[in-house]
Amino acid sequence: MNQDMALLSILCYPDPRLHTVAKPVAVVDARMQTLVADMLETMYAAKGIGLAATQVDIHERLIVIDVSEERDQALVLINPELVWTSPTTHRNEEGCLSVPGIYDGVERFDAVHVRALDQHGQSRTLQAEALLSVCIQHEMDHLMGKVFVEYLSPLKRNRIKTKMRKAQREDAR
Ligand code: K1U
Ligand code: ZN
Repeated sequence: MNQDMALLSILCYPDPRLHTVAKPVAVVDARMQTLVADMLETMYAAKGIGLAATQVDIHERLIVIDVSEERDQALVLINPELVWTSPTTHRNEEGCLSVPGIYDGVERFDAVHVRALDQHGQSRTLQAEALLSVCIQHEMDHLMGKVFVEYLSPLKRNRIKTKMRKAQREDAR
């Protein structure tokens, strides 16, 4: 691994910065490539299958994903847009690196087609189903300032907020 890469710190719910709407990436330049490398390193170190720039307090439309068992199939999606969503949906168990220890069911499209730039600035369309489809929808929500717990009932969400605040207070001690 490249020694210049850096681990980024991940914002934790209910940090209000997680609700920032990301802006499109203007140019895929060297700065963007460094950010991609740092986000991949951060995602792998945290044992996640995805990470949105929003979660590392960078409010630009960039996500990294790797749903492979071997952790060697990195996907970089810059300025992602859903160009097709399946007519059917499914409830899936989700987790989030910004809401550690919380897992719950969220209804998502079964399959999506997403158009995005890759790390070289090339436009591609990806056809995704199963876990990859779920992960893309979860990460694209982050770019819109939405965290998966916002799909849960207000009661559950408030319990999660209280639990997270308590954990953060204990971590700060
Ligand atoms: O966005 C994130 O915080 C990453 C998140 C992605 C994700 C996981 C599961 C469903 C949708 C999106 C995670 O990587 S959470 C940790 C994880 O590896 C995981 C959790 C539940 C199921 C499968 C994987
Ligand atoms: Zn998440």
